[in-house]
Amino acid sequence: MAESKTTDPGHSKKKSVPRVVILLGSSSDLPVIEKMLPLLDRFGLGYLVEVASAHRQPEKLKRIVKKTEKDGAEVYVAVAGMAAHLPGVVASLTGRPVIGVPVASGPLAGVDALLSIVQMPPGVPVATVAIGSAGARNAACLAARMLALKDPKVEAAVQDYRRELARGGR
Ligand code: RP5
Repeated sequence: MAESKTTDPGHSKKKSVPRVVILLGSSSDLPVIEKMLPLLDRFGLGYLVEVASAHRQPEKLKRIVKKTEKDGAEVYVAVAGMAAHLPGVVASLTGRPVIGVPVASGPLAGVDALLSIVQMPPGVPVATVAIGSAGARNAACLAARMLALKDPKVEAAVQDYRRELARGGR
């Protein structure tokens, strides 16, 4: 499956290029990103969602990363559970920033995925966020903060969100 959305094309260099690529280890991980996608919309960041398991579909994964990198994608978010090698493999395939979201999909409740994702060898970083939906939401916020460095519209949206949190939003 793939979902591509560029909610505010004015924020993208090219209209059809998703700035954030979200890769899932399985379609069973989809509920984890449910609350992440509206946040990306709020920040004006177009995204692409693809299921591509590092273990089951390595060739598909490589194709997607290489194609989207060439097209100009700026940040990758990789969401996976169990022996979660997906974020690390994505970081091995691209020099762009990679954010890893651990999923609680096995009997170890996501601690397995958390440790798999966070313990990257030196030189191949993955920015690891919290397990599950909270982590996925923070992946959207972190991607926005990264892209805000060079995009005043994204910066304004990030600050607007922070003001909402300060007023008691969540
Ligand atoms: C991981 O294994 C996936 O990211 C998922 O969290 C977990 C279970 O996958 P399914 O068996 O539900 O496809 O690779």
